[in-house]
Amino acid sequence: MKIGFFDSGIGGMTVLYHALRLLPKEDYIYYADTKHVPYGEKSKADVRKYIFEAVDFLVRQGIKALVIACNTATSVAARELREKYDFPIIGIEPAVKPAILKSQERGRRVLVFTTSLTLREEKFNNLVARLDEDHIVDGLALPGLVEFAERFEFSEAVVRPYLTARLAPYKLAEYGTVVLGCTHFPFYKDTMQTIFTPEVDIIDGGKGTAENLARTLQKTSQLQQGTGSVEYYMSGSKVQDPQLLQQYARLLERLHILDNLQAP
Ligand code: DGN
Repeated sequence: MKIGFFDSGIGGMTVLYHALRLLPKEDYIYYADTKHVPYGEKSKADVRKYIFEAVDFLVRQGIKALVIACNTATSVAARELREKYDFPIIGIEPAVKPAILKSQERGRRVLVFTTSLTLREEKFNNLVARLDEDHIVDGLALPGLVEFAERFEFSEAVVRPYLTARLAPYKLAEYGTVVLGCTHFPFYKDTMQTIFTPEVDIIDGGKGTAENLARTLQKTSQLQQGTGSVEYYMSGSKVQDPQLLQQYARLLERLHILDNLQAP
């Protein structure tokens, strides 16, 4: 059986990329809810409804596990999804804990980039309240990056001015760690790294989530010898357009390049 991946759009591919590296013999089905993207600026009730529609669709295709490759969807519905289904469900949330540890060592602050809905959600606020004893965590929504990503817009000339404007109120030198708390954002690590000084760590939970998936499948003896295929769906319809499939392949290549840039 396949592993289901779900996001509002192409953001979840930043997690799929790590899963393909770690579990190349699995087969995947990736659902982008392009009809309703972006989730970040919508109401919780609407987003919850879209998530259940998408996951019900994936369940009808037959999946053995689900990766909610979307921070917003994880904070809105992970608990309820786990109550409804009995296959393993792996979510993703902003990597606040490692970021606090890294920044504290250097007497710096943490900046979490995410969506407005994640910032409003109880799950994120509880996480910060539990871990941020020194009040060093700030959150900032970057909806523009989700829009850019959905248009396959990655050029620094377009992205940099947007980021600089959003970051204008912040003293960048105060920050030691930036957390990418939205799966659309790792596509922009290169541009972000040119805005922050090189010693600022820019971290995301993609790899950790894929590792979590691998551990879970191992524990439940569900690892398989498939072909590493990925079937893509856009809100219920199978993607068959060769040009779009090629764009997706290019996205995975882009992530590979970014990953190597980051390697120590
Ligand atoms: N990629 C999603 C996340 O990680 O929160 C949401 C992006 C969006 O739909 N705004």
